[in-house]
Amino acid sequence: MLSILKPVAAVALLAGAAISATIPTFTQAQIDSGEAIRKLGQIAYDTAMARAEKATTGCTKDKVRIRKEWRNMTMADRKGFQEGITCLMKAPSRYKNIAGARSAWDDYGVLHHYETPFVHNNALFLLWHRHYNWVLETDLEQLCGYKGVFPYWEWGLDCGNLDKSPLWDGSEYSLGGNGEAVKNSRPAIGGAKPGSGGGCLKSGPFSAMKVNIGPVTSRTPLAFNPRCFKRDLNDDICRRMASIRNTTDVLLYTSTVAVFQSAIQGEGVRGDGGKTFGMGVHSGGHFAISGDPGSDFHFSALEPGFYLHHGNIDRMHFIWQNLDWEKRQTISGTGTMYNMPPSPVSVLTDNMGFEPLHRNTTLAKAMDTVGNSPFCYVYEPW
Ligand SMILES: *[C@@H]1O[C@H](CO)[C@@H](O)[C@H](O)[C@H]1NC(C)=O
Ligand SMILES: *[C@@H]1O[C@H](CO)[C@@H](O)[C@H](O)[C@H]1NC(C)=O
Ligand SMILES: *[C@@H]1O[C@H](CO)[C@@H](O)[C@H](O)[C@H]1NC(C)=O
Ligand SMILES: [Cu+2]
Repeated sequence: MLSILKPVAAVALLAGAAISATIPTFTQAQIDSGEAIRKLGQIAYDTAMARAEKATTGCTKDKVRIRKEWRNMTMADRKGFQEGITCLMKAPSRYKNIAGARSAWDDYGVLHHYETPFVHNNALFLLWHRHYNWVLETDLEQLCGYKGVFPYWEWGLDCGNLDKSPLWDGSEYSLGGNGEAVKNSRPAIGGAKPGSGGGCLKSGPFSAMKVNIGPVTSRTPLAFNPRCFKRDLNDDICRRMASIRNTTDVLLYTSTVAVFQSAIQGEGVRGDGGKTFGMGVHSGGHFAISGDPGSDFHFSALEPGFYLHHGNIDRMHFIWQNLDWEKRQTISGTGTMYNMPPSPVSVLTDNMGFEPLHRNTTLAKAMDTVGNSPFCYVYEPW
């Protein structure tokens, strides 16, 4: 009896891919062209804006900030964002006793290093990184006067042409270019072709930047260890792991937050209809950039691209939540990576640590980007 029922249930799920009434079904061509994710992004945008419209205090509609894909920002904002980061690299560190932390920018590496075992592959991953991006947005405004648009990067728009991307082309309106081509630079992920860089940044923004702390493999990761900033743009990883199809599939085939967050992080979970997600778009986006600190699990937060990459992860979460808002304000898991060592199941009132950069907050307060939280933003589809 069971063996007959099971396949029937699976077929029903596939055919009715509309898990929630608001999610349309798409053809493969619509998914691959980006038409699907833009449509989903628009539904999410409208849903979130409708909530802001109803608000009478806090995040009211006139206060909502619109986050945009890098290429949809004005040239002034692209440059302003990049100069804001350069400004943080010159502002003083807020850590008192970390020898290697020489700037407010370095603080991001220190905090991410401390928190790594508690904010990945667990209940905090999505909301902690959502808040982290907001902390940067706040620092850019409060310490460096940048009040413009906060960006995200849709990886799939550039896979195959990474060094022509307006984000990575090395122009003064980019986040700098590729690293010097180094022969036999090996991708951090097995099976992929090598990247096209691997060495120090050749020119453009951040080519004079020094990476002061890390790598995590060093015996003293927080000691002062100045070295050049490297990138190794990798089109093959981008195409295989962070394409528009890969991103859209996660949105379409995951109906619980447990499956959604695992799919993004490549934890080998299966989605609706048995869908698989490979090594996940989170790794895909990170290793499309690669380099040092870009491919360092702990210190990648020192790569400016980290925040646009996590902007896209947060945008995926924003879209996914708003496709079925009433049901998608939940968390799943504990406060340790893969629950090792075992820790209590996380609850919404749990604290998330951001000291000394900004005050701590709770998971509940990070749940809605337009709700009763410090945030007040939506993501515009590209
Ligand atoms: C974003 O930029 C792309 C490419 O320049 C353009 O086709 C698209 O219409 C823009 N989208 C928005 C929402 O402005
Ligand atoms: C990611 O997308 C590409 C096409 O864009 C596809 O070849 C690949 O199989 C996808 N990966 C997964 C894990 O679905
Ligand atoms: C902030 O959170 C961290 C980690 O949860 C905790 O150790 C620290 O005590 C908290 N600090 C404050 C001021 O609440
Ligand atoms: Cu992280």
